[in-house]
Amino acid sequence: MLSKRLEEALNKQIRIEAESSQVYLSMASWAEVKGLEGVAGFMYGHADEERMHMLKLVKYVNERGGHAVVSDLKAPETEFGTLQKMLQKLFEHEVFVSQSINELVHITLDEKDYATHNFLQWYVAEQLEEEALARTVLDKINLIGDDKGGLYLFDRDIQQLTVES
Ligand code: OFO
Repeated sequence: MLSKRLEEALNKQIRIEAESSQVYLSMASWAEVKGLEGVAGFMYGHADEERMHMLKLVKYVNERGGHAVVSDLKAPETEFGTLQKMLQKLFEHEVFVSQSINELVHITLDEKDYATHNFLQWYVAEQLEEEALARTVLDKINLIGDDKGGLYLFDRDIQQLTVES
């Protein structure tokens, strides 16, 4: 049985994962409109992954005798300026999610809930990968800068970069 404190913290994470999915969906749509099909595909895929992260938490909370709450979500931004700025935001968002997972892990130790601690290790590993991937694409785009040819190749190749999950 989950403690109330942990149930609330997990529900907060459910919201964060759902909002992440919306943020990435919005980035995908923005990129698609800009003609960046590869980036759009990459971000649509990422949005799906975040939804899967959310669902995994929903099922876990209910399985452990809690109630996973589906709440309203903050609307994401719809304009991102440049691809560089968008990828900077993606990276910062992943860092934020990692911090949130870390806090959650900390609470499991405080509450001596080792099953949830164990369950969350998947998220810890996933965030390591996602942060690394976001850093890689950000480094690449910063290197490319305004070079149109470089951007063309970046957009063509980005879809091959995914996180295993
Ligand atoms: Fe990349 O946020 Fe989920 O875990």
